[in-house]
Amino acid sequence: MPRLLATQSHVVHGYVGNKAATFPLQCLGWDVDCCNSVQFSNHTGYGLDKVFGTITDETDLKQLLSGLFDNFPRDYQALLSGYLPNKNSVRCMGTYYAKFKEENPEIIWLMDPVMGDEGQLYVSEDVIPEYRKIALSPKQLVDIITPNQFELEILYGEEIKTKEHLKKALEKLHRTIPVIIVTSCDCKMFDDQDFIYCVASMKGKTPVVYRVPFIDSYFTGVGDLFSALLLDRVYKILSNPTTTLEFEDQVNNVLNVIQKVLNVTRSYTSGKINAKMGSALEMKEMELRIIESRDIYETININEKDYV
Ligand code: PXL
Repeated sequence: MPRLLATQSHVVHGYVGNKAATFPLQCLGWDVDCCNSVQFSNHTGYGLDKVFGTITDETDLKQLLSGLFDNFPRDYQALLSGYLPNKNSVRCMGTYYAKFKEENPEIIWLMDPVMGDEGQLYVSEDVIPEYRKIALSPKQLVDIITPNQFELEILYGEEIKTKEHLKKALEKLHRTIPVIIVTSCDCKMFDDQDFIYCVASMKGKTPVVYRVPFIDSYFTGVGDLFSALLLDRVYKILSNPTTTLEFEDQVNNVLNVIQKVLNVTRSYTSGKINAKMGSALEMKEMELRIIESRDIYETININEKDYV
């Protein structure tokens, strides 16, 4: 059974961060070790005055990560990182993950540089140089990043307005990162309001663009589920030299699975689907139906190319 270490949020109620990633990964046969970067009552979309709990401080995070890597120096086939609330937590994750990756170069490190969306930061601004340091490290530590367009622009250092500019940004980041999935691109760039565009780029190959139907609602944890499933699919390609599975089909498959999970989630709502951030009642209704979707995670139906 492959084992993975995931450092991201824990919420007591609801499904973001490790709560969104763990059960699907377990369904897919992973032994999941969770290191919680925060322990909050619920996600921040409920409204900042409705979030209770604690951030794992640097001393505790250091102890957890150094303890795990000392005790289990060869035990992880993959490392995953997601929401980290501040500079110290990003730096600490980066330091220990980098050391583990240098000692185990064959493992996969997927870093979701969670910083914000649509021009707005939702973590402390001082995480930016820390994420840049990790992503642009000449040691080429990270294998996969999954930024949205805003996060890509932060890592690249410039706003991206055209497809040509996007290609340039990807080329620059590919100097240090082999796989970049831009999980949602500005629709203006693709001249279409009804879809979300996802761009998957492997170093040295033409990027693939996926068109995903846009659902006008605020779902949280979708990115966390995406990175978990993607890590599983990439691992399954890399660990099986005789596989005929192609990377672009696997990304397509993950997008299909996510769309199905969103449909399951919507099927449990009272019919009002366009939940808005900050409304606790609506947020609760739109919590991802992670358990109810248990039969969906494994569907490796690579013929469903309806979103490409
Ligand atoms: O990546 C989603 C997420 C993770 N962790 C926390 C969050 C959210 C989204 O709101 O609040 C704590």
